[in-house]
Amino acid sequence: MEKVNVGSRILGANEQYAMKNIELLAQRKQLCLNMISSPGSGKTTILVRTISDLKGQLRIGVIEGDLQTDIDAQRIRATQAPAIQINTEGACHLSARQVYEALGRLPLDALDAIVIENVGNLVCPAAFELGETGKIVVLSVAEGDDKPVKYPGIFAKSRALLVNKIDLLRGALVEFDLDRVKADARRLNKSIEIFPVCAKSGEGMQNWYDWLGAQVRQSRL
Ligand SMILES: Nc1nc2c(ncn2[C@@H]2O[C@H](COP(=O)(O)OP(=O)(O)O)[C@@H](O)[C@H]2O)c(=O)[nH]1
Ligand SMILES: [Mg+2]
Repeated sequence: MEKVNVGSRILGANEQYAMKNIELLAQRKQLCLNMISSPGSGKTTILVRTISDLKGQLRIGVIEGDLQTDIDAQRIRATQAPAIQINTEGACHLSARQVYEALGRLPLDALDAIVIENVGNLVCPAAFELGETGKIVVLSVAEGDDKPVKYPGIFAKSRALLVNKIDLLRGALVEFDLDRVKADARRLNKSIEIFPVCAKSGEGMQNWYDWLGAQVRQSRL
């Protein structure tokens, strides 16, 4: 009986669409960031605040990936920004084809940057290239400071790390050694930018906005 390597065939198809996305984004000189984290680290909260705070300066469109519901797309649309919801119906990551189709539904001419909020987990989304310009990883302090060493792949591949929910560090509500996380992330990735933030209050967010603006300008070169 002929043996079929299903894994490599799926990856092959994904890579073809990833290439299409790379070409589309390069042609348009548009920034597209693939945002990856565990569920609940604060990806959507970060995006909602970023879009609201940068209104009039930076126009962001969002591709939302979840197993079910359009709750996150609705949260984004409440800021007046365009959002396309993809339901993966059980799959643990977005595919490049899903992103290709979503890019076709976004008003790209009216956008300075696109952010893909990937399905929540630190493993599968790190392995599937979407053809994005770069990855960013979010880690909230409530998840523990051992995550870079336990899930090194995504920290090694990301351009930036947002350490969210730093408000919880006060009053020792959680045990979290920020210096350890910075050191471990930089050991895996010398050039990773690290932004400790509180998406809830806005603390630390300006550094992230400055970096995001610089990334948009770099994409336009
Ligand atoms: N204390 C605190 N809670 C936050 C912060 N950012 C997000 N949250 C909360 O974390 C939960 C999950 O946020 P959400 O944005 O849906 O996470 P996502 O699943 O990664 O998109 C929500 O209850 C948010 O209100 C923060 O900076 N501090
Ligand atoms: Mg979300």
